[in-house]
Amino acid sequence: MIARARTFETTALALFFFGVTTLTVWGFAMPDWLPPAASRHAEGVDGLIRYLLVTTGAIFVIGHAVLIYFILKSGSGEDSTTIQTNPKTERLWSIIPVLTMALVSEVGVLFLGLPVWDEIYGEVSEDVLVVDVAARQFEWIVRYPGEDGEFGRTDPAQIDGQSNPTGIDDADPRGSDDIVERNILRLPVNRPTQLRLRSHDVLHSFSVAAFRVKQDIVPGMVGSTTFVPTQLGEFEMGCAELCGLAHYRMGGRVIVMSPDDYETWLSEQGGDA
Ligand SMILES: [Cu+2]
Repeated sequence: MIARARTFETTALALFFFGVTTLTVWGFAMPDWLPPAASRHAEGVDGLIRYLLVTTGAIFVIGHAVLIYFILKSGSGEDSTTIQTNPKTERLWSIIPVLTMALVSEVGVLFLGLPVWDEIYGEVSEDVLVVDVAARQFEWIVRYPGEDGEFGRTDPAQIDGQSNPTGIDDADPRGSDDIVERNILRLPVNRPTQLRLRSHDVLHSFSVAAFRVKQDIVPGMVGSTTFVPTQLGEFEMGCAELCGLAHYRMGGRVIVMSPDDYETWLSEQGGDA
């Protein structure tokens, strides 16, 4: 009786497991479960996500199938106290999964991930556009070097929420033409872009899902992230680090424009690329 009850439970569990797995695979097979890939390294990041889903998913399914097989087998009435263990077999079947997982996680991820990592944190090209992005509770202050192509010095004592949110030092002439915007980041398409990331208060994280960019910002440090926007349009930018009560509304837009439109906008602000 006990054996039959156990077989029923195991079969129900197995059906439930395969049902959930089928739904999961179906969900991931949907063509648009990820946001549009709008930067040059986005395809590489997606490739890594797919690789990890397929490899760990296969290991998950095989592992559970083996588990279910052994539960059903041991439920055939055999007295579990008489089952003999074999240390040699146990050792072998401990080492094989460890090596397989090491191969998947270390070798595979490094092989696929290093070129992507290099695109984000490697050498930047000569024509890179540098934009200064400061995070503060609960907004993004975006600053472009003006006509002189240089950022002015900043001074925390001169930060004023309304007139000077990023604290441009008025003693530094290089800062007089800097262009400051809130919660809007305008970028020319296909131009390598490096963001200089700073925080005025607590930990934040700059995130644009369409660019596959997510970079923590640590107060007291200047961080950076590099990417090449490849699609025209508007994309959502947000803060991916719980940074206070109004964290949920710390968002903005990235507007990717044609180089001509970008130049026009810049000259309207009195700047020059
Ligand atoms: Cu934040």
